[in-house]
Amino acid sequence: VNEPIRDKGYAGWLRYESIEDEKVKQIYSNWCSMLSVTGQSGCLQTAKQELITGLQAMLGVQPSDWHDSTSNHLGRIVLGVAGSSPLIDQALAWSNHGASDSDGYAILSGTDEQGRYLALAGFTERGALYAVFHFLKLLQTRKELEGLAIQEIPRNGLRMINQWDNMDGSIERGYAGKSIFYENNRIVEDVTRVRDYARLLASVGMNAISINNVNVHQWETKLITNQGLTDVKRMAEVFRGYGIRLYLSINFASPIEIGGLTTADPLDLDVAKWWRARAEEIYSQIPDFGGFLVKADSEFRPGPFTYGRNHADGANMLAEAIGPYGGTVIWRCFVYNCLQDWRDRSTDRAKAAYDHFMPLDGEFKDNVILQIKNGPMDFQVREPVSPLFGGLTRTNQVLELQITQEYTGQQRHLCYLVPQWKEVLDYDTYALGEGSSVASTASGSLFKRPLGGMAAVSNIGNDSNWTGHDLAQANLFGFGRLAWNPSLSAEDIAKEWIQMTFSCDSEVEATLLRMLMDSRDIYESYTAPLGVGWMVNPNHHYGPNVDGYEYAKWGTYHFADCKGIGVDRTLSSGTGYSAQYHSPQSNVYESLDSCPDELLLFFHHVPYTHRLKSGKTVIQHIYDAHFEGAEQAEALLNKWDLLAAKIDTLRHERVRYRLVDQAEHAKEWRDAINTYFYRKSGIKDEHHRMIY
Ligand code: GCW
Repeated sequence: VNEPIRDKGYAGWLRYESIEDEKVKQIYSNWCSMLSVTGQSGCLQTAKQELITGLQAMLGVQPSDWHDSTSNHLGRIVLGVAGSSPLIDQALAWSNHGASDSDGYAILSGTDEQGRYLALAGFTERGALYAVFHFLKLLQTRKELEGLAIQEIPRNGLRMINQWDNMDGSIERGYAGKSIFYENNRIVEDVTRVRDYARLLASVGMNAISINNVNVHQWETKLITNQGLTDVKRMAEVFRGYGIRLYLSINFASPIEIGGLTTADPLDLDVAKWWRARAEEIYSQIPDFGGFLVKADSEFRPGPFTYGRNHADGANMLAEAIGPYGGTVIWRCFVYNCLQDWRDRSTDRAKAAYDHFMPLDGEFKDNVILQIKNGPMDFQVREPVSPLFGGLTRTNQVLELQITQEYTGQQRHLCYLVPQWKEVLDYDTYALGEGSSVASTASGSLFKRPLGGMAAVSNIGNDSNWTGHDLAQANLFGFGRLAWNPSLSAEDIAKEWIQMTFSCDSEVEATLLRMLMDSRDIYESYTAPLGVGWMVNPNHHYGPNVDGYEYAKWGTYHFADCKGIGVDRTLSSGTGYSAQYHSPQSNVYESLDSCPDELLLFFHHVPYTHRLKSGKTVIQHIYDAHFEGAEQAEALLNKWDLLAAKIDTLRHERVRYRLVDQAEHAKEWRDAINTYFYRKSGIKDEHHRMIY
């Protein structure tokens, strides 16, 4: 029954391995012998429990209760929220304003007349829970506890996970087993796994989750009926214990499908009334319900377009229904024509989101957030940043990332995505001149928006290690860390994760760090040259198929012929997409001279003989990248093998199995792509390597 527990992958980064070094253990124990917690409710109880569990596991002892009268010289931990004790308030004194309504916290250590103290202080209970997880991390990563003065405030208000789980137990784009939430069209009875997931999420600061797929089918539509809500309520309780608010994806046509109405027109009074009644019921059962996540008028989902209304009409109607209870509507911008005629060269899918939503800027209510995918297409390994970031100035927004590796190797290939996300967050939109990063538009700080943040599609399922590929856990961890603080570096996040998940051994750390840090470039080099994307098998999106989408309706083309390749998205001769950016970015992309190599084929159609900034021709770059990428994929396996003695057999073999698979599959990618372009162009490889 407890099979997953024996798997070291199950605990993720919350392994809390017993500390072997007696000296270190003693030093830590001296700080942690007593515990005082003021307050009983909610997350604070969770925080206390987590602290005790972690200390017991790492130090082998539980702290005893501390009272004022307790004799001194024993280190005490004081855990609490603002106002609960002088020490807690002292720890939080650094913040003057703005912090008290956030999930921030502080960790302060020192010595007073009663002995050593360690204050774990949250502005809120949620903050106190984060302080505990942070403190336990200090032990996991063997940090010094003397003189701590840690102060943390999250940069993003919303730090959200989107599950694409269906009630039949399947997961759209899931690569790690079945859903942990549903079975046979019911919410699961046993919530153990859901609770363990909530722990993982809270430990990296996540505070919101939507628990069903944005494609809301028949059964999921019923989650907001009275009967459905009794089960949803149980889920909400589990997450509440970890400071995570629960959201549901809703079906815009619900008034018809479950409400007995004949329309879902957002301006119809009966429709609005129906949603208000649903909201009242939802909040009577789940007072802290987060709100609705909505995919409307996208990939065959219903939406306001059916009634000649726009997205603001749709979102605002829902926002009015849940607004009085503090709810938020998160409305996705992934809207485009998925029935395009490939012969039509004037329609450009990349332009669609901006074209749909820019005219509505400023028209959404304050409790609506637009959720925007990082790029204008769809989670490719390389895309430019969506121009809606920096475009929208009077609308709340949230950046949507995809942790699940739909287009990045499906958790069979290693692809640490944090470097990609960092590029997005650091990207300068120039919306208010230089220094207008995506991180600042998404968080809401740049345009002083009331709401904002980051959301990502989860990569977990019921596999005993959650993510299939053990190393894919780094992406879930990394997303949480970045949502908390987008300024963290991809390296630092990786190091933390390695130490917590595997070991503090320097060889393990160095080797694994390189593997992770190189992995995205490696994956890109054998799958998607120069920003072109989409050369995958249709539907499941795994493996090479250069023309898989070339004559399809989805608007995803590379336009390769015997002379050249790429999509002309310039204003002067192409679709004009480049003009959706602010200057100077629009000019950078518009001109062949300044467009960065890695996005060249996204913005330009060029001959195979075009010379890149690297000095190579496009065709030679394609050959080189694919040969080298496949070699590097193989080298990942060799590196991993060097760690065999330092990693438990189960996890080592499980990863090894996937790396073998990746190395083989990389060769298939290499040959399919090289052969395709050799046949198209007739140009030979300068290095005379084998092209079939
Ligand atoms: O990337 C595409 C996926 C769909 C997904 C859609 C979306 C949930 O292929 O499976 O549907 O994006 O983001 O809505």
